[in-house]
Amino acid sequence: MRVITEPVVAGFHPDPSICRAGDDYYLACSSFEYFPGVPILHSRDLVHWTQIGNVLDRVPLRADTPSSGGIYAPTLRHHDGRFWLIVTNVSGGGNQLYTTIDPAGPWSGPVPLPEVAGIDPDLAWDTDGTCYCTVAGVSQVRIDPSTGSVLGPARRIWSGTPGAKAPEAPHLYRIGSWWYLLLAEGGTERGHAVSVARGPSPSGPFTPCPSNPVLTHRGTDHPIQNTGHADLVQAPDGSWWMVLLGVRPGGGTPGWHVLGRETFLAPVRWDDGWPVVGPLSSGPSPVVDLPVRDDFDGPLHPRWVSLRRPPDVTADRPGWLTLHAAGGSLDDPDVTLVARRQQHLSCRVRTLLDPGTGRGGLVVRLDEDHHYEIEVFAGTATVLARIGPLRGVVASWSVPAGPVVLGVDVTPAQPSDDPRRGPDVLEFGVVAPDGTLTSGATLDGRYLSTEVAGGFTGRVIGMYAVSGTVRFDWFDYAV
Ligand code: 6LW
Repeated sequence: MRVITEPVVAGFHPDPSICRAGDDYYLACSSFEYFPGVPILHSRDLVHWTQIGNVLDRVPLRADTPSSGGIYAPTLRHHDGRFWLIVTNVSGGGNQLYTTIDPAGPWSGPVPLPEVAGIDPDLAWDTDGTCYCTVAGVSQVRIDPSTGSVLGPARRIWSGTPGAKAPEAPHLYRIGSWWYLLLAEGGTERGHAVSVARGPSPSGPFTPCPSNPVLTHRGTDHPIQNTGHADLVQAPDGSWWMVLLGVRPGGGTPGWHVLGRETFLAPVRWDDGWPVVGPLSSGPSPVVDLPVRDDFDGPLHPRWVSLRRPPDVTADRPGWLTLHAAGGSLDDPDVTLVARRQQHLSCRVRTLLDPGTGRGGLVVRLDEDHHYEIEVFAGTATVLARIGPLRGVVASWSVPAGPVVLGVDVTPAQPSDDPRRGPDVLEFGVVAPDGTLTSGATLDGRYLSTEVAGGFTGRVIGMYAVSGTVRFDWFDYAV
């Protein structure tokens, strides 16, 4: 088995939950302040994944949802001919349940679960049809999933390894004659780990695995760190697999990860009734992500996200994406933004923008307080940087009026003896007809990393409007 350093779902796709229906696998992830929420991906081999939709694509998030608030940690299951997804909105709404026959959507719901307190809800059914909802902590309650009501008191069932912080992401499975409780612990940073316990019933009593944690990369020099928050699935051939989150820190010390928490895959074998995990695997073939170009000739692909609510877009110029400004800058939570996840450590993005009389551009965003952008307005191109409380114009120069191609090249930093070197550099500029990027500014990528910004998300790259109406003809993301 090839030991890998590549995720199976690259870029900000944390807290993966997986299920199988026949030969088809489906995967769901957290989405925080982005709309639509909870991306759904499909695969036939666990290695190549395609996004087919989003579960939360109708109801906007509350306008006051903070970055890294909002939608946390779904559990996706296939049961009784239906797909079930339970998820938490930590910024209003709490736990809620969605169902569908077709994971591409539409999803029905939400069914609120006001009496189920706690994040990272799991769903599991006993053979008699009883539905158990287990949340971080770890506590469990029986529920009626059709109404969201609880059918008894919540009970503490197992809190993971004594002394380990943040027992979370519980998933409960019946495998053979045992019930297994999989748990993340140690926090979602460098100490992250996966532990397991088993018991004779869905509510225990649970006995910890003697070789816990069954997966962790803490204290190792493995290029993938923070491994945890896992879910299990069995392939049609009987083999078992784990999906989990991990990060790829770059640069010197302490290391900065810029793509958020990504989804990785690991094989699982069973030894004496306990899971033995890893090493991380890409399966039978290497993961290849093709460059993606969007021409905006039809409906937006589900990969595109905005902030908290559907973006203010119209289709009044065929073949163009027309954005209408809302907030006055990318520091504002309601700014008009249409973005996709940065999925590669090295990438090149180009977009053709017609500013008209408006102001807009191309941004690399971690959150409202951490973003770099190039924008055009009235014949001037400007590169701006917002890092924490500081906001500044980095460069500004004249450009011809009318449509202009803006670009950003993201390049991992070269190894050097400097222990403080950042993870990557971002070069922003205007692109000439022959394709050359005339650089306006080159910026250190560390300030758009989770280690600097905090929180649970990763970088997105996208188009925005901050005054008037701004149109984009195409957006090209290449590696
Ligand atoms: C999630 C928790 C976690 O609810 O991070 O990595 C939180 N694990 O389980 C947000 O993604």
